[in-house]
Amino acid sequence: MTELVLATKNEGKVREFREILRDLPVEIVSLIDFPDFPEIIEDGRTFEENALKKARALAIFTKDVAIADDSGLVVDALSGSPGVFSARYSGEGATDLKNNLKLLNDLKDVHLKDRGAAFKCAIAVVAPDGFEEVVTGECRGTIGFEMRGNEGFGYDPLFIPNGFDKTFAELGMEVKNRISHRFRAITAVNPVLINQVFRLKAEG
Ligand code: ITT
Repeated sequence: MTELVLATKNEGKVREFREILRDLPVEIVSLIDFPDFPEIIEDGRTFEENALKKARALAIFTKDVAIADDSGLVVDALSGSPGVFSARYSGEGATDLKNNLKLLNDLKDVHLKDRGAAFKCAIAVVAPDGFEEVVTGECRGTIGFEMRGNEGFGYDPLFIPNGFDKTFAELGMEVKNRISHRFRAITAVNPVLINQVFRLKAEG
């Protein structure tokens, strides 16, 4: 089966890509299978810039089509923070738990009506022949007052998508993958991806 390399070490992202693209005849592999791939500094100002940087580096490294996902949480009451800094929100040694606790603390005086937020996702597809495409997806919701649920990853235990009264971590992958920022971005990239992967494979 055709292999498609995703420029991530985040297993939560990999699981969601595999599930959302399960009907494509491709096997999604991640950077966990490329231990020699160098660390990429994510210093872009936007999710799109970071996604492109990761995908370009991986396409050069593997000499094959690469996809990258850069994503994060944009909180209205924090003027868009943590945004592109979502992974490192709680500083050195950040973990999902520490990031969630910092977010709860930063919003401790913020009322329900002002706790609006959006998950954003940029996906870049880069081929060694110079082809590049970036698409984005967004999912709006509210930040809860406590962490709830055990599924998903990252900020899922705090994020209640609009139209629901449960967090992504409570709703689980099946619901999340129908409405998430990542699903919306992947849906937008899908035809491009199919085209690129199969054109390059055909060219050998
Ligand atoms: P890679 O760069 O290796 O892909 P990463 O986890 O560092 O992995 P990002 O730089 O894109 O990924 O940072 C994304 C941050 O936003 C990170 O803290 C995630 O936990 C969080 N995040 C992204 N998508 C999410 C989702 O669907 N649910 C919950 N949190 C998410």
